[in-house]
Amino acid sequence: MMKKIGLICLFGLILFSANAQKKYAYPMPEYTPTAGNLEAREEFQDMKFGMFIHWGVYSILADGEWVMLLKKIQKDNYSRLADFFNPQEFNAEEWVKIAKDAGMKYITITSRHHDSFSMFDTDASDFNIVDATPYGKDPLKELAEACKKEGIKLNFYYSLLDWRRDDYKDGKKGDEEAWNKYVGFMKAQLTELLTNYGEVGCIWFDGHWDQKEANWHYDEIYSLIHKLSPNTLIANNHHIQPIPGDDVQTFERDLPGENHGGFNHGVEVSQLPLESCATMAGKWGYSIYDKKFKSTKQLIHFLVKAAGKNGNLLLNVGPMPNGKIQPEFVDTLGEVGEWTSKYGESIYGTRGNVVGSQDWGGTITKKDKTLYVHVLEAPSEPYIFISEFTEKIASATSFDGKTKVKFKQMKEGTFLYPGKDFDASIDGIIKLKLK
Ligand code: FHN
Repeated sequence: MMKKIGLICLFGLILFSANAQKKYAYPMPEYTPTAGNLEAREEFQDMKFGMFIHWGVYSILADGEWVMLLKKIQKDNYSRLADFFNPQEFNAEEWVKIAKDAGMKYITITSRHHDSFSMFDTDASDFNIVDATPYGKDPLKELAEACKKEGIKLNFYYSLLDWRRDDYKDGKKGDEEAWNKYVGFMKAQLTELLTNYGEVGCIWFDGHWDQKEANWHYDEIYSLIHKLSPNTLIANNHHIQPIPGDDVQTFERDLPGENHGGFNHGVEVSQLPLESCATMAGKWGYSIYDKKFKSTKQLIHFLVKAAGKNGNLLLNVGPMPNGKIQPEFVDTLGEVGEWTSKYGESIYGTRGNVVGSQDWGGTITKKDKTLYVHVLEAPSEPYIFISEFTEKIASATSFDGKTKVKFKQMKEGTFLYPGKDFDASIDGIIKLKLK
């Protein structure tokens, strides 16, 4: 009996500590977003589709952004990479054009990843693209200018975790002085990012999960950001419940509320703007070995499903060491762009969560009195049944409005009869106008 009680207690303890890790344990000041911040959140939700860019010295080794850790490369040896980093073919305007043509409305680029290399001009570390490489220029400056010119919002990814700095390592082991120094370093870099690049849409943190129990001093860091730039959103890819001060909730490699990638276990969807991030192949950083390319259709489905769940899609490219985005990605993004240019009306500016998950494998997006029913698989019956959807429909048509679609409404839901020529090979969209 005692053994049984002991086991139950142990199980309870494990469960308790697992749940505790889903919440940030340190006090945070009460946060009331400014009117401008709330507006920025709406704008963020309207944009729906962004380009994620993982680019750093690791691209030279062409084996993903975790190569330093996975290949156990010593700090000094890794530092040498900076000597070879000379992305002469980098052209910010070209990247912005690729993003824009794909229908992306914002760009989130790694300013510093876990390897500690800063991709911008910083006084807080010598290990940066301007001081440590033959390239000697600041690509984020160029990107900021190109984005501004083209009306694309620019966001900065910022790693909390650092594989190279001693203050991080020592701080992780409990050295408080070192930890405070590291926090100070982050604050100095964030100040640079928020003052030298014009308007920044979002600071996108990553790496919290490396020390789930640590005091990351978010009270100071978030206050600094919100003070320097109140309309800049904070997204923190911490894989826990949102912390007061977060403006966006992220879902890595998953749709909001799902956990196929294993990062979002036990995390509930909040009322904040939502964003899913995904790769175009397997890895985030450039990899010459990675051939798991997702198809255009898969990526469009991800975008549509994210919108249906009221979220954005942040789709990643990992540029090559010469500064070019690999042709496979450019081609696929071009195809995605053909789709968004035709059907973007059903995505941008819409909101989701109109219905729960449906048997017919699709989703619905909504803008004012217009609903877009996205049918993502050819229906197995001559109808689709939207369960529990009873809002009164005034008309149902094809996406272009040219063909009427029959419908029948009852208290259990709504039947739509798309007709025999209905094409759901990528996304068959039926437009509903509500009364
Ligand atoms: O370790 C990183 C990874 O390299 C990449 O940046 C992704 C993007 O969401 N985030 C981390 C894993 O959670």
